[in-house]
Amino acid sequence: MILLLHGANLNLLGEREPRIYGTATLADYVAATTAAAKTSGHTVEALQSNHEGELIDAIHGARGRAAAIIINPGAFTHYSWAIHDALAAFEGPVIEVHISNPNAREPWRHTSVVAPVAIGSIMGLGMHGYELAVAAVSRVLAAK
Ligand code: CA2
Repeated sequence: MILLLHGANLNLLGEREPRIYGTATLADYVAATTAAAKTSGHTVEALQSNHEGELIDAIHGARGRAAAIIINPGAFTHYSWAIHDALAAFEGPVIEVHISNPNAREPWRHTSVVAPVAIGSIMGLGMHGYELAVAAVSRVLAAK
């Protein structure tokens, strides 16, 4: 099972800011990720939360249960050392995904505190980024 986590405000996808985030909803992202995972024999469990602690609890709960974590932490990306530490305690591969390219936006988005505990970061590719994350995770897990 791959745990797919979304952080703050990503429940609003498809409802506002289509110029930056497009028109796909969070449900569309989860469906595309689930479909991509299915083709490589994986299932997906998805959670979105606007609460840092709930994401941390989900990461703790993934230990010994999930093979990998794909996470778009939203703005938590830029300052949540608590999510960083929780991910560091997870034994499997972690991939960080962003719909937009934070490096092409405001300077405060240029730092990711999650990136150091991810095997890779994919950004700016919208929905395709999630499919690439699944492909990467599948390859890493198959090589284990
Ligand atoms: O590009 C991404 O995926 C982000 O993680 C999205 C976060 C942002 O803080 C990161 O810097 C980059 C923000 C998500 C807010 O999503 C909204 C979607 C629709 C309407 C309003 C907010």
